[in-house]
This record gives sequence, C-alpha cells and structure tokens, in this order.
Amino acid sequence: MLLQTATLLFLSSSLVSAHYTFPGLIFNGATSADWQYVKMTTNKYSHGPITDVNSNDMRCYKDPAAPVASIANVAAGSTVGFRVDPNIFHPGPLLFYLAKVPSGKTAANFEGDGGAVWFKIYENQPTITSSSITWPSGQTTVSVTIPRCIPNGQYLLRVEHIALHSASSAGGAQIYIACGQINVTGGGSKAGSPLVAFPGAYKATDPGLLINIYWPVPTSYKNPGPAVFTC
Ligand SMILES: *[C@@H]1O[C@H](CO)[C@@H](O)[C@H](O)[C@H]1NC(C)=O
Ligand SMILES: [Cu+2]
Repeated sequence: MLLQTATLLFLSSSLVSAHYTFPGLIFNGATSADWQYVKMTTNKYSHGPITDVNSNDMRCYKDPAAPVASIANVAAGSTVGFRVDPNIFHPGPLLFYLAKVPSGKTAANFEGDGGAVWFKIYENQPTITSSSITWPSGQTTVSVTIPRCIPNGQYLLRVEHIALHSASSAGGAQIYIACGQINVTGGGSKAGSPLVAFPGAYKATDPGLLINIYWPVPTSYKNPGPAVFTC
C-alpha cells in the first residue's frame, strides 16, 4: 500500500514536469530565439496543456500580453519546424495546420479567428500491435513541409501535439499548441482546404480525443479534425 502511494506520487509529479512548449521556429537551417517568430503562449512558464477544445486558446494559445513576434520568410516546399521545450514526452499524435492571413491583417496581428480559416497539412499515425499503440516521442524538434502549391503570402503555422495518456474521459486529452508567423514565397495557386474553425473543429468526444490507449489496446486510431490537404 505504501509502495503504491509512493509510486502514484512519483508518477503524478513526473507527468506534471513532462509538459512542453514550442518556442523556437526552425527555418532556413537555423533555430530562432524563443518567441521571436512564434506567438508567445500562455503556458510559457507552466508548459501546461489546453484541455477544453471549445476554448479560444485552441487557435494559438496566445498569451494576451505576448510581445509582437516577427514574420519568417520561408519558401513553399521547404521544411519548417519548431524547437520543443523540453521534448514531446507524452503519447499521442502530432499535427500541423496553416491559416492564410486575410487581407488587411498581418501574421503578427491575425489570431486565427474569423471562422473557418485553418487547413491541416500533416498528421502522423501510430504504430499499433496486439500489445500497444505508440507514437514517435521524445522529439526535441518537430517539422513539416510547407505545401509547394499554396499561394504566396502570410500564414500562421500551428503545431499541435495531443497527449492521450489520460484521455479515457472527456476533457482528459492534453493539447499543446503554438503558432509560428510565416511569409510563404515561391508558392502556387491552390488554396488550402478543407477549412475549419478553432474552436469548432474538435469535440471532446471525438474518437481521437476520447480514447483509452492502454486497455483494451485500440485496433485503430482516427486523428481529430479534417482530412489533410494535398497539392
Ligand atoms: C513576403 O515575401 C514577399 C516576396 O518575397 C515580400 O515582397 C514581402 O515583403 C514579404 N513580407 C513580409 C512581411 O516579410
Ligand atoms: Cu504533461
């Protein structure tokens, strides 16, 4: 009994310290200073997750007092990433979304609001065996290819990691996000789609958010949100 209590205490404290943020943008082969090109997030110190998918935090988790961040010039077709502080510790999928900045706004003053503006450009899939479902974990950087075909202009690049270790009850999934500010050059003429809104795209009861990943071991996994855009 004592041993169990000690184990539980250890587990819960290690889970708290396992939270993470995405403060550095990686582009043109270099990692920027923290929050230089990424909207500073409310969890910059706590590293804590969003658990309410109906919250406006689902857009960029932006700290209301965030300083204005810069806009990174990146080529369509190039790889853009985020430094993870400290690393992706929890089990769950990694997703990336883009939102085109509407005319009259810049990536620095656009918050990803205004309805259906987001399209998904990447999601990974777990490895499922008879005894476990697992995702890549421990990454200190994560990255995505900016689609070659999207029109030039400013976008928000939203990284999202969904931690599923306590997702067996609604609201238990932990969502870690941040938005980089980019200006895409050398692109094409195919606008991203399908477009979804945050909040709105996810429900707490989506099968990819309300799931016991331990027992019985799932035999399939469906990421939340829309289909991935392809050029
Ligand atoms: C975005 O890129 C275009 C094309 O290179 C450039 O003319 C424009 O000034 C850039 N905008 C920003 C905000 O960097
Ligand atoms: Cu955590």
